Amino acid sequence: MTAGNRGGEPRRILIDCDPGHDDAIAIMLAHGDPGVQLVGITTVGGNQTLDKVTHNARVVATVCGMTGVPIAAGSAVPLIRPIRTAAAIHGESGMDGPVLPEPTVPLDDRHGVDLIIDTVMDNPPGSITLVPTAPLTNIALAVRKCPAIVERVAEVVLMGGGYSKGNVTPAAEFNIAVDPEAAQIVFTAPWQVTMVGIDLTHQALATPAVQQRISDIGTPAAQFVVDLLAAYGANYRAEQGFGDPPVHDPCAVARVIDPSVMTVRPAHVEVELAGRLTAGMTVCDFLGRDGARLDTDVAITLDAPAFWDLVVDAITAIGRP
Ligand SMILES: [Ca+2]
Repeated sequence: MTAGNRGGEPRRILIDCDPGHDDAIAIMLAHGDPGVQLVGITTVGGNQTLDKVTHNARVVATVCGMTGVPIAAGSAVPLIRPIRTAAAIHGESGMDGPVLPEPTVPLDDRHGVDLIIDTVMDNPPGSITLVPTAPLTNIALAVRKCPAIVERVAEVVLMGGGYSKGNVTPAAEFNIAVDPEAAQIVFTAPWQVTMVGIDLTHQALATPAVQQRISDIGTPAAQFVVDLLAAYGANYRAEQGFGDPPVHDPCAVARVIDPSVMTVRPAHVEVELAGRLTAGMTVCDFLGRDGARLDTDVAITLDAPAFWDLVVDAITAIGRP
């Protein structure tokens, strides 16, 4: 199955996330864009602890006026390693900046891993795309608990990794570094994976012009994003020396909405689990050495103007009758 369905039936996606400023914008893009239908949100310990990111997911759903989309809390900690969070970027709450309203959207009583499995197994084969934007603990556990999901999902379009660099270490990107063992399960399962890594997402910079466009929308949802980007941008400037912050997670959603928003190259991807300096590195073999199958599409170049058009249009649509 190929990605994207602009103008056809919306693609049904489940977002597995750790909101997280950029996760919030990913959820808003999925909610506001007619090219995808958000059918579930699951949360995992990552940017902040599980209780905080789950609360934040419900906050974002409330800001969106979302109804009928189940939200379930998943794994609190990685498979093997102790959890590490990203409070320096995302703050104590995990979503510092805007005033966070008290969520009115309820929490599903299933475990997040079971919501993933139920969503895939209760829908027709090939109809659900998984969009993980967080450590891959829940997805890996779902594969282990119900291996039948692997051939039943349309594809996995994940934000994580990188082929040329890391961010939390010189070699490893945060989502993969937090739970490399889970990531290795996801990359080596026999399903179609697209890796939207930081080589790509560092091209999705929320410039002052972008932030002005969002501000000009003038709705409460837009103001929420403006406030998110102000805090996130300040932290990225202080912590990593970025002039404008890279907005990682919505890039994966955008890939499902419109595949032409980015170029990809096929590669064989595995995760370094033992390296002293490189644990969590996504090692991308574009040449298929020793017969390795080029079974992962690795994101290379973003059409940034087209990407921001999608984001601005989606935020504009939120709150409209
Ligand atoms: Ca995230």
